[in-house]
Amino acid sequence: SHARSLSTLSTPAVRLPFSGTASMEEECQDFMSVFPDIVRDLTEIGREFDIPDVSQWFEKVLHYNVPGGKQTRGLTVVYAYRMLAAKEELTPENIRLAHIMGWCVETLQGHLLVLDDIMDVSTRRRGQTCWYLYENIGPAAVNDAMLLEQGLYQLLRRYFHDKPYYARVLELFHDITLKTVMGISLDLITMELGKKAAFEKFTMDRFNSIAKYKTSYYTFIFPIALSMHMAGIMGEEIPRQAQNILFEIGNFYQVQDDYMDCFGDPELSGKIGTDIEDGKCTWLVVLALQRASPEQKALLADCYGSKDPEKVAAVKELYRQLGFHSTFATYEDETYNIIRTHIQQLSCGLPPKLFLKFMGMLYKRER
Ligand code: DMA
Ligand code: MG
Ligand code: MG
Ligand code: MG
Repeated sequence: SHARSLSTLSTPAVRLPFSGTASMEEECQDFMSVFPDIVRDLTEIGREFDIPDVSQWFEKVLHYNVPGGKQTRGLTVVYAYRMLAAKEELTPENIRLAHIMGWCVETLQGHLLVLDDIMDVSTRRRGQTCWYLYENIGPAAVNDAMLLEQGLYQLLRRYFHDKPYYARVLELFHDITLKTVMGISLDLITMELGKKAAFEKFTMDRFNSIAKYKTSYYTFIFPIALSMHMAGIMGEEIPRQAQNILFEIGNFYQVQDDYMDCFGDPELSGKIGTDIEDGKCTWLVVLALQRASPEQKALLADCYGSKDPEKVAAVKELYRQLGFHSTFATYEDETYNIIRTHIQQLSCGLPPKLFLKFMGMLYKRER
């Protein structure tokens, strides 16, 4: 009786007591108001083990690394659940479960970011010092990332073990994490080539694969799939047509991320870029390699993947000479419109409104 099919999910399912009325701000506040409970739950788990020093430490790790972001992924679980669940299922208890699921996703994000900043040798994240550089934490940050990851599985067990979708949600967490980690491997393997100026593999195809695996799955596919499981929608596979749109959105998101890494305002983005220093296969460097003259290619070979600030500045100057400010602005407008068109053509039963919400959140974002 719980299972519903997507075909029954035409527009009326979207008009619900909670949806449409809650503003983005209210939704954010409601979501934030659950966070202290998450911290309490997780630190209680530590207390059971009778090692209060660890509980205290875990609390600090959680506060520093989980709530400070845009919370796009966690909030999406909640929005999507409101849109997809049957009206009678939208009880305060179930909405609370959607919030908790959202925090599980945000905790996975915290886990990934702690590790990402170590591997990318970054210094700033969400307007603060990266965790591994904070108070000389250093390599111990790896264990803190493990605390976050393992903690989220305790939360899942605590709140969802008796739900019919528990096993499938667990599998999904594992599948999505694996895909993300494989994407990070691809990002890192390709980076090694960039450091040696071996640019043969710096193609748009490679950029697209990196974006799909390291970003799209966990940022866009994951929250929608989770909310479908929770809403008991039959099949629970995101229809191919909708998946393709989510990959398009993920690619758009990573292009923006790469552009901001180089040209964003750290005051707004909360981070300081490292892609040029690291030698990453970014959207910018792929385009530059496509458009550069032999002399400009030689400059990239000399300067890309170097920590020397003058070389980094030379790469940025080359990007400017190649007109990348306007290339990006055009890309952002055109792609925004193309994706919106694709969303309006959706015929798989998932509400276009859900996908349009993403685009509204992402267009011209500065963080
Ligand atoms: C983002 O890669 C992907 C993951 C899995 C964190 P990134 O290094 O470009 O992210 P950021 O720009 O936020 O460091
Ligand atoms: Mg990275
Ligand atoms: Mg990074
Ligand atoms: Mg980046």
